[in-house]
Amino acid sequence: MEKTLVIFKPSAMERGCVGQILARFQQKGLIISGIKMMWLDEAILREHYSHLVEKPFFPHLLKAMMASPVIVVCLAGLDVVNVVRMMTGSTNGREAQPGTIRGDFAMSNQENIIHASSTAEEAVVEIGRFFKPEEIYEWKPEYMDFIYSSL
Ligand code: IDP
Repeated sequence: MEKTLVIFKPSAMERGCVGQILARFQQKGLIISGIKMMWLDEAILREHYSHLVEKPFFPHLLKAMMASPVIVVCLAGLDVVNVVRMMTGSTNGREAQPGTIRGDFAMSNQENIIHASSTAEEAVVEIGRFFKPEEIYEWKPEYMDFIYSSL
């Protein structure tokens, strides 16, 4: 099954809403394939946000992403990359639709609670960036066949 990467950013850690958001993903029918806590450093962030290093806000983004440890999660499911992006909402919390994670928890462009991979190709690279192969578990709960029945 397809996999994606979610990072609970320092804004989620500070606000204590990790559990609520993880519950949304589980309630939707996505599987946790990997989960761990880590403190990001500048090297990994420069790689992860390489498309943004020239932006004027990049130093602020670096500082914000290193303000506390984060929780990285690998989620699995059918079309999971797209499903999680839809659940995440637009980058700017003020423009994100109500009902999305950013729409419900964020009021900022920078402090927007979670990162979610944009494409399936990007997800493969990002999972490899944050997890060792042995930290990803290939499994599915018994109820999955029911949740995904008839696709
Ligand atoms: P995404 O997280 O929705 O995929 P990206 O454009 O890849 O959006 O930006 C990565 C992260 O950089 C955002 O989630 C946000 O934290 C931060 N960011 C993006 N644009 C801005 C901005 O204009 N000001 C401050 N932070 C920004």
